[in-house]
Amino acid sequence: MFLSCVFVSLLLALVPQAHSHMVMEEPPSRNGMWRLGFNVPPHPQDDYLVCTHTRKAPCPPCGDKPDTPRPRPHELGGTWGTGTIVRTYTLGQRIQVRVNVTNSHGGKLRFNLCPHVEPNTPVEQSCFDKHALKIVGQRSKAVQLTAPNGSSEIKSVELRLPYDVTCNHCVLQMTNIAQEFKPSTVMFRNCADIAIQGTAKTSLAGGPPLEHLPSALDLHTRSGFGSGYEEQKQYRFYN
Ligand SMILES: [Cu+2]
Repeated sequence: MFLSCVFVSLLLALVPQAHSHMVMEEPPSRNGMWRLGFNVPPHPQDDYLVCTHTRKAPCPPCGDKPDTPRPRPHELGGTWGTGTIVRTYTLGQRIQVRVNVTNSHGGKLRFNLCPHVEPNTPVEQSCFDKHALKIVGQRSKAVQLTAPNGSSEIKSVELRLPYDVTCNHCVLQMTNIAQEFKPSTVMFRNCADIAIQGTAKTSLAGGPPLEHLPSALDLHTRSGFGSGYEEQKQYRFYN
């Protein structure tokens, strides 16, 4: 099935509705941000960042193929790895994330965060692995895709940012391991460049967790607290 997918996508590479899989739209991923008017090159297959993971050739963190020489297209320094910060959040905030699954192969979505310290160096998976993000209202850190294989769905989830991470430049990573191709590990990955601000109120220096702060704070961080519905309309670019 996977091979046929690759074959079909080669055949359809020049057709607008190419065989496709998923793109993180909110926050805008490196591959998808061009559709929102960010100054990056158009991406011909922005919902087909697929990789087959093996122990010998692990998948790179941002959706490139293992054998792609650096700078890889979706890593910092690569074609779409411009480092442009697409969203600025607040420490511990609940953030709305939306993934447009254009052709599901099942499995779960996971989200990881890496605080970036060296601006022009790609981040490593080991950094992402240290910060698996919690999904609000769920015990698990993974959310299941529910659309039948081969069909589409918009997956909206609310993530909780860590209470101990601020950064001028963090990378948010989405990973989906396709259920349909197991035991092979076929994964879809996207990265987005974000910033996370701390404030005096949200500092961890003896302060309470964000949830216990006065509601005035909610007003300042509103984008992450609402139903996400308004944002969905505002930023949705696949129909
Ligand atoms: Cu496929």
